[in-house]
Amino acid sequence: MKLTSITLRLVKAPLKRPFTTHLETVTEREVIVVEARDQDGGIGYGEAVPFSSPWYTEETVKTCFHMLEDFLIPKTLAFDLTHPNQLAGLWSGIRRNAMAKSALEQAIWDLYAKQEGIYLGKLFGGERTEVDAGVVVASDHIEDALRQIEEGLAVGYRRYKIKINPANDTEYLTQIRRAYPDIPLMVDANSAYSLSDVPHLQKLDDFQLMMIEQPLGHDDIVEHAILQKQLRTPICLDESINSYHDAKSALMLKSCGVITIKMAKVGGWSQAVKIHDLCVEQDIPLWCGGMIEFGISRAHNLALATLKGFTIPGDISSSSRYWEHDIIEPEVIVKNGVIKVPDKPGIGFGIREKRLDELTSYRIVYK
Ligand code: OSB
Ligand code: MG
Repeated sequence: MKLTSITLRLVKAPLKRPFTTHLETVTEREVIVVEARDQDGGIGYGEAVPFSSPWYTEETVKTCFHMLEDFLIPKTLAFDLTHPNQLAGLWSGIRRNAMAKSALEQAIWDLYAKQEGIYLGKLFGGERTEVDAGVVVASDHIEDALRQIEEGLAVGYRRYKIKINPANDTEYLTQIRRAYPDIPLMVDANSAYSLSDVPHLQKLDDFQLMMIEQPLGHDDIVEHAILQKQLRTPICLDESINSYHDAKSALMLKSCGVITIKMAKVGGWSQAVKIHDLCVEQDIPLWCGGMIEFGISRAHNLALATLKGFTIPGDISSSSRYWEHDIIEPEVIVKNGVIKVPDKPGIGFGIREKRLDELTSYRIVYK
């Protein structure tokens, strides 16, 4: 394959509803869209999904831009690339900065799959033709949270994830279970607890939760193993899993019963698939995480979720949950709780050029 240019765009839009966790409230989302072009006019798309400040990962929109512009893009354009599976090795001297790597890797895999005329999910062995959709409720008002669950049920979402913290957890869960005793329910704590909260966390065992996502430190693997021994509910690790090595460590120590893979956070397709294969081998159920993203990242996630290890509905919701108008065509649509998987080449979705231009505040081309 021959890359002729790489374009970066800063893309920004307000969210339809605020996204609130105990760490941050997000009302507006900025990402970097990456376009990789070849000599035949083909274009592959990737999306870097850090936040504007480092509240969830250490990367930000600015650090990603810097890594792409000053290191990843020059290294890639100077290399005679024949296959995207060379990228991880090519970039191995650039430590971490997974979200920057993921976006550029996505764009080049999309371009490659389009050249080969194959849907990205299929390229990696994915066989699912529809993917179960899950929804995330991130609200600091219980009435609003209940309303969002109601809305989700109307669309048939197959799993409900509630953001919790020590101040709201039992009140939220009591009210939710009173209204909806049987829905598939889980919680995400985004590291709001510590090991001294074990007795408190044990109370959550009574709410028939599918799992508790990331109760302890964002960088912890050992304490989660200690906690898991004292809980009936499986722990799911999110923040702690930033690489294949992290996943291997968590499984060795039995720190969790479930893993969520966010392609962006582990550095792209190659790492995500490696973690997937490890979890399949060890019988650890997976689901695909989300980043309140635009359609390009959503489309990559959907393709990833077609792989057989993704047996639990993940955080892939409809475009319309967060956006007035998404940048892809068609948008991601949830109907009867599922998303139909496209079979067109690459990410399988087109780009709404006009909408993308409207949301682009800065654009630069590298050759
Ligand atoms: O912790 O899973 C998380 C979104 C941004 C940052 C962190 C997280 C999330 C989500 C996914 O919960 C929400 C979504 O994309 O629908
Ligand atoms: Mg999470």
